[in-house]
Amino acid sequence: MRLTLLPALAALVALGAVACSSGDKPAASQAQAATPATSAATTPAPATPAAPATAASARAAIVEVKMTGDGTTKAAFEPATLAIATGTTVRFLNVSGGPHDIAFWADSVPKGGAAALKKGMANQISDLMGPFLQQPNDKYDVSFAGAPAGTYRGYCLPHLALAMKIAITVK
Ligand SMILES: [Cu+2]
Repeated sequence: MRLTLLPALAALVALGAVACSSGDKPAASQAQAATPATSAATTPAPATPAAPATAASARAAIVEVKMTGDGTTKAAFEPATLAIATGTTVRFLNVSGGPHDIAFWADSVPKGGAAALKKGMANQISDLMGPFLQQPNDKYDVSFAGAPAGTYRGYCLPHLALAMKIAITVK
């Protein structure tokens, strides 16, 4: 009986605390005296995670591509082909067999694509070539913000001989 009343009491206390936040002492002391004060304090908490979630969904989507290899005979992007919406960020993750990098053939991307990638790739070591990811779990983001539709062909420089290539189609 008492337990079922507590949430309602907590809500009332919370309402009272909000309404009387400008220094109504009885409401404050009542909130402190009642044990539900802690649950009243945590009740608004679910609203707080909801805000970042909304912000996250408003942000560009992130798609992960794994960079794998055995260091000698095999190296690959996984997946090696993917389709994304413009504005998507592709996160390249060094899983094994590094160092890896992601570079795009400037003549393989749609018109306007190279300009978009130059903005979307930080710390390029040369045009449209990202830095080397030396350690496992190193990652590198390529933003396709403003990237025109079409297929973007890329490769990993250290493993080009092992045909470590990728084709990303922006829809
Ligand atoms: Cu590689």
